[in-house]
Amino acid sequence: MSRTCTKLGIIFAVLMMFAPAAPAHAGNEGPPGSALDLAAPDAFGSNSQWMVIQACEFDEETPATTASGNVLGTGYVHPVVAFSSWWTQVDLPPGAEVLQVILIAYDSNAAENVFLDFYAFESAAVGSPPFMTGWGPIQTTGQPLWTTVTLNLSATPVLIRAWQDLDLNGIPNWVSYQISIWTGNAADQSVQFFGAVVEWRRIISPAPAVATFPDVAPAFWAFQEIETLAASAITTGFPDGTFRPTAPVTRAQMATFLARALGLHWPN
Ligand SMILES: [Ca+2]
Ligand SMILES: [Ca+2]
Repeated sequence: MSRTCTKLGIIFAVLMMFAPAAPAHAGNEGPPGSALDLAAPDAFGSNSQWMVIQACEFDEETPATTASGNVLGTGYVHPVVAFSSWWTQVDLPPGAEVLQVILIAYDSNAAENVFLDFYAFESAAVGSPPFMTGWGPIQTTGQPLWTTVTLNLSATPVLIRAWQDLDLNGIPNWVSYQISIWTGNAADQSVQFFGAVVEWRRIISPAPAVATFPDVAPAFWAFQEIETLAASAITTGFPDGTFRPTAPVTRAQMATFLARALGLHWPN
């Protein structure tokens, strides 16, 4: 590196020290104009979060018979052979629930559309094939040309679980969630897709039937939250087995809760 470049680098580094910090959760904001559009706190707690999966993150599903091209400068992808399909994994934390999946697409074809399915696959037990269950499909209709179509799951949100018995054969296996997008028979740029948006949120677990603490009965208003903290080992209650839900919290207890909840650990 030349001396000039080094000096420029130092100047740039100094300038960057005073530059506004980048948003901590860029890419996690909600739709424009919504309350979440401005809110970094949506990355925490049980608020809705929005996972944007762009077209370039999808794999061609059957490369031998499928190929795609990008529409230069738009972020959209279109098939260059007929009946093309793409897929991608939806990587969400177990315990999350999916409320909707939105397809962003372009469709100027009167006969063919763009489709989207949301799938869960249970990996194969020994001697049996993988099991697939799905939600959808949804599809474009061609009007307006640049459009979004929503797979609304809010009435029965899809609970993300890593280990499940989806085919009810008594044998649970690893489960992965995927989005599949495909187009009808149009080997031109008349059907395109930009990607998908997944609305999801974290939820806390249902409370057990039997109370952990004798002084926090199932009818207590914070029963579910206290049981969740106990199941997470964030709280263990007092040595006599009680939780004392109305007792004040000391700074020492708060430090204990926070350190356990955040899993604070670093090498010695
Ligand atoms: Ca169409
Ligand atoms: Ca099974």
